[in-house]
Amino acid sequence: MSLASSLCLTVTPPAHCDSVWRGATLVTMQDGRYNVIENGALAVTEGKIVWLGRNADCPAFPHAQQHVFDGGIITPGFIDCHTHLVFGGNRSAEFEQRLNGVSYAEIAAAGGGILSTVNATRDATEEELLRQALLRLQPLLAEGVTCLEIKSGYGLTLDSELKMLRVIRKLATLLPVDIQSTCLAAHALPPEYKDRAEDYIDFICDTLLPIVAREKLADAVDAFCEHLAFSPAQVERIFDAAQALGLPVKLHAEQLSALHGSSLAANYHALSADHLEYATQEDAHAMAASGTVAVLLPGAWYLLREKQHPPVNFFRQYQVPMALASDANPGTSPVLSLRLMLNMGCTLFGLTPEEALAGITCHGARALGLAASHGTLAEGKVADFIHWPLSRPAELIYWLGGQLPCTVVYRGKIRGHVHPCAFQL
Ligand code: DI6
Ligand code: FE
Repeated sequence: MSLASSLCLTVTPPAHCDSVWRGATLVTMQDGRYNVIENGALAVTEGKIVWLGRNADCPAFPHAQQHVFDGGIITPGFIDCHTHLVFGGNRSAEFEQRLNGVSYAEIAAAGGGILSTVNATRDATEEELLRQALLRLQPLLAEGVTCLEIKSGYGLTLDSELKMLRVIRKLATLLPVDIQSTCLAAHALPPEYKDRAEDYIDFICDTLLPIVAREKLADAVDAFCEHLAFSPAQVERIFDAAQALGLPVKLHAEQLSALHGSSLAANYHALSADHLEYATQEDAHAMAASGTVAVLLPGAWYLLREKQHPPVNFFRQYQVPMALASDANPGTSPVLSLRLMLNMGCTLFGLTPEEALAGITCHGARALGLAASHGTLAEGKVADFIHWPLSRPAELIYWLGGQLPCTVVYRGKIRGHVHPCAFQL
């Protein structure tokens, strides 16, 4: 039975609600499909959807605030489930150097690359990190992001990792957006621990993570499993420590080589495994069995001029939910548009527009452990949604560049323009 007909048959509208939204087509994204309700209506109470269905079946709700659109579509709010938005400085100079013929190795030897961001992040105050992150968040929010994840991982010392995590928590108090915080201390080996990777893992497991858990600074723990970062055995140690502290895990896996980090992540029932260009059929099978979401990051793939595509067909075959995210970071993915990722997910990775939209709505929510409350238009879920003056959802993915006009509703209220200068930090 389709969602629309089941709703019409079984859901009795409540007697009252705070606001009602009519006049647009609802693209509910239930079960990862468009699941369209034409001429829909949606009722909201205390920031949650309390009823949705055909406008013809919707009560008058005379005491509710009435919002009537002149056509268009309503999608769930966008979810960016993988970002590194908090960092000091940026690497546009390196980008320019590389295009002028300087090699990545030469840049790294001169102190550039990820370590230059680590140094800039260590040197920055919390206020500076907040201000820079606010500037980068603004374009994401303007195109309809209502929930996102931000990782630490450019501090790599106790103080600077905690500083990053506090900034992430503070951003969530300043902005009308949900922010999930992830501890990614195992992002790179800090220079102080050169040739002593096991000691750094000890520090993460024995010192950092217990404090992060006690101060509730993170909702999950991530690591970068790669030859140039951390081995599967080291990741296992971090995952054991995280799970002992009750923190869910996720993993940067199979970005540049096949270490089967994604199968390892599946063994730990990870929320997600991310990148996955070199994932195999066996990895996809393991992820399906554990319910681990495949997070695809076409921005990094594009900027690194990668050739190897993530195994989308295996993910389809085994019904591994696929999310899409910006991976916004200063090195490999200086991406500030999730709509651009929709298009790249389709043109570069071969997703269908419906899969791409599911990737930044319902499957993005699942990748953050928020499937029960976020990611679709459904009764009981948060009233986070976007109205677009478009006739078909594929149009969101088809236009490249520019910012489509939209009305963003967060917790049942229209969210105005979020200007970074408005904040007294
Ligand atoms: N994968 C990447 O491509 C980036 N981090 C990661 O885990 C690189 C981040 C950077 O260069 O700053
Ligand atoms: Fe990343």
